[in-house]
Amino acid sequence: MSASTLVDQKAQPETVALFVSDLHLSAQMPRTAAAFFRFLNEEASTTRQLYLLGDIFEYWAGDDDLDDPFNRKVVDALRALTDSGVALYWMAGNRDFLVGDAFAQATGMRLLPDPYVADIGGQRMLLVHGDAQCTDDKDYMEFRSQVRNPAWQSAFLAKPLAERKMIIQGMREGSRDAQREKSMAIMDVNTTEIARLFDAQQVDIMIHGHTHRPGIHREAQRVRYVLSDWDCDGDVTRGGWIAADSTGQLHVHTLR
Ligand SMILES: [Mn+2]
Repeated sequence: MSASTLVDQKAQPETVALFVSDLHLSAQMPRTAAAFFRFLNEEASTTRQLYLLGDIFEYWAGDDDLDDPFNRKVVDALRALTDSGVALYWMAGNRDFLVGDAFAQATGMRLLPDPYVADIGGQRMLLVHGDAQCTDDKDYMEFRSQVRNPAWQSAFLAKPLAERKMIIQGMREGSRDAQREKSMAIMDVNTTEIARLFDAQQVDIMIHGHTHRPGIHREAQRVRYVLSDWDCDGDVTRGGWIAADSTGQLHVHTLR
């Protein structure tokens, strides 16, 4: 065996965790859903941990919608993954924060708080969805504190499923109109808020999604990775994931 072969083997540490967010899965985006199922089969199945970091679904009306055929397909695919021994973690996004214990039980996943610090490959990694850091968008922050309130959630979940879906549909149309009017800057995370979060959690690595602005932002020793949203149903394919190896290094993968 040559020396270069030894070097090559050493250069390939095992992938131990994958991170993904903002798939916005719905029955209306069949190619995006197919790409996610392929990702679960081909990528996630070969790793130890998969972190779903929010807005995996375009919306979630409540765990009593688990019997919807599309939702059932997603749940079954996640269940197959956890049954195969991959640990699955879920962080709520701004669209699927009503996912609850019944969903967690059906899939075998663990619900994480936002923010959450994971220890992977000897590195502390701060995970957030990203919407709570978009503090320049005052209207959204107000809306967020309302819908994340447990009292609001139990009142909402007490309504019939069909009524909840109609309300959500109305909110989605309203939010599309609002987004058109808002400047691009207030739709991104606030950098002071990001710095405050790095300080508070005493970490140098952060991973989030939500903004649909994939990238890597370095400042001094700190690195912030922004996950891509997924869209395989439009003209241009968008999507990808981040992989962590056993040494705590992160690698960005773009969907082809
Ligand atoms: Mn989001």
